[in-house]
Amino acid sequence: MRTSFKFLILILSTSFLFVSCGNKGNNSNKSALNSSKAEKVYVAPGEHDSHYAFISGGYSGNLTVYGLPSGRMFKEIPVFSQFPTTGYGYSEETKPMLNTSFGQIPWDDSHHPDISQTNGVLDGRWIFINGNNTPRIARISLTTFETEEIIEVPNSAGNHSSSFITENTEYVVAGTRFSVPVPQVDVPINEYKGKFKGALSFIKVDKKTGRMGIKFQILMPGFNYDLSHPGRDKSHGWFFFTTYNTEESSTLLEVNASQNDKDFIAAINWKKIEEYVDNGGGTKMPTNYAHNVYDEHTHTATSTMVKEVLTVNPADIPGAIYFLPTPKSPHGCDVDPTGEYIIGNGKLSADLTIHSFPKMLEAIENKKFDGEAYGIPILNYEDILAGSVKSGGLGPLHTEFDGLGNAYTTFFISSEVVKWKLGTWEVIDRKPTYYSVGHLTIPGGNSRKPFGKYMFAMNKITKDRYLPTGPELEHSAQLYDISGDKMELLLDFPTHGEPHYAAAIPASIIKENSKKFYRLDENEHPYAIKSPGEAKVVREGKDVHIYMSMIRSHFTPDNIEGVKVGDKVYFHITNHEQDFDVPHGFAMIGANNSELLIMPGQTKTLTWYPKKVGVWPFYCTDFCSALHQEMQGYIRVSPKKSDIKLSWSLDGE
Ligand code: RUQ
Ligand code: CUA
Repeated sequence: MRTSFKFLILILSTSFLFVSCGNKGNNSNKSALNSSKAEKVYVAPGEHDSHYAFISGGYSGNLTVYGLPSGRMFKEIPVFSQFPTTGYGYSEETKPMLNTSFGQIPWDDSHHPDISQTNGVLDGRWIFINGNNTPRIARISLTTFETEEIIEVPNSAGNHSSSFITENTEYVVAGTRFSVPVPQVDVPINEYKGKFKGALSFIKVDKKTGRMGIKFQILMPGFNYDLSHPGRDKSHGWFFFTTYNTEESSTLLEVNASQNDKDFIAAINWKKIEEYVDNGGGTKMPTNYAHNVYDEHTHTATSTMVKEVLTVNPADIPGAIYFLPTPKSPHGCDVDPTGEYIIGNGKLSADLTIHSFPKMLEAIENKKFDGEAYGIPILNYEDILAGSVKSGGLGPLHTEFDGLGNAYTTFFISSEVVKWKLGTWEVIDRKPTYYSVGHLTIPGGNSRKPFGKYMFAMNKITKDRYLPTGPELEHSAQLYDISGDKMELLLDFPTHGEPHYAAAIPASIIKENSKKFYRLDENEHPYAIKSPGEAKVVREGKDVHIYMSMIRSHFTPDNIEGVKVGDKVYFHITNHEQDFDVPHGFAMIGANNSELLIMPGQTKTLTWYPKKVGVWPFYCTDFCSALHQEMQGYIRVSPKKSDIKLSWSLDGE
């Protein structure tokens, strides 16, 4: 026994040796291959990438901007989290962006960015992203790359099937992952079944300004609404949501939410519901949620509390909502570019289920139902099935499209991306990912017009792919060339936070519109000054307002006296540069917040509580010129009772 076992090991290890020798023997071949791959991702110094990728930050609460194919990170856009690098959420102007009905919240968990569309094609005007924890949707301008608006979503919890947009950006849609009592009440948790509701919110987007407003919320049965996608082209007007926990269990979901062989994809005819509410349908429910808007001209955000939301009870609008049975706790819910196929990825199955939109309409027409749930008709699985992909993979999660009739699905458990053909359902190619892939992205890959060329997979586990950095590693993304029949792995690159989904777009659609600086003559900030000569210091009781200018390489005023312990000092600072890429920073010793990074033409405000008597410096934090180190000033802080008058120096006077 023992000997034969040893013998087996010997054989295995020698054959392993042969294999590795063989690899070594092929070295010249391999490096030729590698150099051609290197060329495919090489962006020469000074040249630009061909695509932008906007990758969600997950538990960073933010959104990061990358270039493809290089995998270089260009920017982190603060969205739901305070960001000391720029002062977002610390400056007086941006604090209101993080206001909610729970008060000021400095963090969230962001998952699914989606770029605005016109006629189903990415138009590059805005990008939306969801806050998962304290339900919110943000809209980010793709001219300034700044968060312009955040709307809280009431009656929701775990805002996960969000933020996906319809093909003319009519709506950005947000669905609840956790059902909750609506409205919230104090009830025993085991009364979940039948009592808790899942709110699906349709947030209207203004065509010109992008301004959001909740148009209606559908109060669905208490399932978990996991992911969603709009119908497009022929299925435009519908929205599809995967559900799990149709068992409506409230404990040990790991077991109890996997009892039903099939959960549902909820198909929602939003056009029909829109018509219904436009004609006075729905019920107004008292609520309380924050709507925060940043104004590019005042450079200031305001937060308004909204007190009412329009709810729709599915029972009141028959014919608008149907359930499509879908095997094994589906996660991803993806619609192909033609709008014909709705793909549900049962995360506990090996196969993908593809529903047919035309068959769905036909079954609805013929009223062929297989029962109902809470009054919502359930369609017959066989009647609506377009086909299934026998993939041979395990744990399918998400699917994107290349516009050439192919689909690409990630498999978490078997760590791979599988390419398959729409219509024939045959598997064409499969490539491993390193490791445990979640989402994947193709530029335009969830629109009517995918741009193809690249696909990148966002992996959950990194392990040995990079130099170790202690117990925590950044997640790893992998870029593949998908222009040929077979996917070709080109590059690993690290991503920041936990990338869930990402949206990518050809750079040409965005880069010409990218703002270079803010015009000073358009600055409507109430504390802005238009030239350094207008600098002043004004006392209003205990509040001291400093109207300050910054320009290479000095602050005006640079020295201020007459401030006292117990005052509250506001530095209202205007950057007087009118040139691309010349921000200045501002930091005050002992300030209980971060620096401010102020863009040319912009005004921002830092609050400082002087606590100690003495002379205290401030300085510019951004190396802006040869004399950056000279960009500094002092504040003299006198005792509470002192009668030293306010005074300041104007440009060296
Ligand atoms: S999820 S790994 Cu938050 Cu989109 Cu599927
Ligand atoms: Cu301004 Cu350094």
